[in-house]
Amino acid sequence: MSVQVFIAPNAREGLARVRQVLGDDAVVLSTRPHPQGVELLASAYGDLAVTAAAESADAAGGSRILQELARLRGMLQNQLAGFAWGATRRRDPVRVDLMQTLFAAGFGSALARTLAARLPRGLDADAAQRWLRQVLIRNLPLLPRDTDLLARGGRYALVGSTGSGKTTTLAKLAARAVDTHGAARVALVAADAYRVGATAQLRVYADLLGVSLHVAEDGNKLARLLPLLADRALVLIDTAGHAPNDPRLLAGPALDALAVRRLAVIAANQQGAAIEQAMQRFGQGAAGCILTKLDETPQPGAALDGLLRHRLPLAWISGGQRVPEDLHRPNAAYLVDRALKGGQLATPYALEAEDWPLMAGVEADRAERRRGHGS
Ligand SMILES: Nc1nc2c(ncn2[C@@H]2O[C@H](COP(=O)(O)OP(=O)(O)O)[C@@H](O)[C@H]2O)c(=O)[nH]1
Ligand SMILES: [Mg+2]
Repeated sequence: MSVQVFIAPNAREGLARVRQVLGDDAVVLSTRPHPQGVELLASAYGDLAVTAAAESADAAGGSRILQELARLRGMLQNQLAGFAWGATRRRDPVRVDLMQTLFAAGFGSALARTLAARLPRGLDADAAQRWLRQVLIRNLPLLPRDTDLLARGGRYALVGSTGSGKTTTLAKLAARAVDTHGAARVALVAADAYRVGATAQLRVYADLLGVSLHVAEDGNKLARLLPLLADRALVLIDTAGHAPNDPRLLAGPALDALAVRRLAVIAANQQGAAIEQAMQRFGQGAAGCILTKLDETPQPGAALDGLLRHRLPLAWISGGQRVPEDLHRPNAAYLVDRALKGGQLATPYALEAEDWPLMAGVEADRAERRRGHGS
């Protein structure tokens, strides 16, 4: 079935044109305002009938027709959602603006909807943006300064996806720990025995800092090693950088059993879905999170969204490769401002005004599917 678009100064002329081109029994699927008057989506009725007749002959025909009908229904739903979006926009432009700000900055729809629902009534656009900034700053979970992990010491394993910056960050933390505790009271452990050169990378840092380096390829070896390091104020463990769903990973429970606390090292410059996966995999039960590669992250909104939803306290941020300089305690206002500014970047991924009704259509579709599952 082919659907054609008609643009006309008004609906009457549009219909006339549809009939002229597609015949008297043409089906108008939708109409909506257009800068030049009105836009109609229409299909020839015969088209549908012919398609149906031809396809009922073969066995797959039935499902093809159902697919066409589902597509038709989806199209109508999108159109309706587009109208609904337009109506909401007229009724409550400030709330819609707020959601657009969040989407543009890379925050996800779950958080955007929650925040939009909580926006106090009666604020103008500027006040709403200020409210948003304040709410994000207040809710961004930061590890409190008085729980400075390095000063208090202990055993920490850096966990995270491949290349997220675990080894580099560990070296930065170790350098700070040497300042606090002295080199003799700090030990590094390489538990990343899978990648060629992984231990060598850590050895360079250990030699530079004058701290001891130990190797423990698996949980058993780590269990035997840790008692030998009981006199160290701080033990930092570098783990293997496997993909998030690799079963060989030195898992959270194994580390918990050894009283090793976990720090999830997550690169902020990934897609939202990858950040979400890493936070689920490495963030659960972690003492805190370290966001890396912020220097290569034009839109840190997705990373902040993950921290907010998972209530994962941010311990450190990293904005470069230099050891030990590029590691800082997080500042919520700075991060939120950077995220919101990221939304103003003109990229091919930014939604244009005319994309919003489409997105509203996708949302409506999703809601419809959820309703379908529920019944
Ligand atoms: N631009 C940038 N690069 C980083 C940062 N942290 C780590 N890297 C680089 O990312 C790469 C992978 O880091 P590495 O520590 O080996 O990751 P690992 O596999 O998790 O141990 C290296 O080239 C690091 O220099 C950061 O904050 N910014
Ligand atoms: Mg590494």
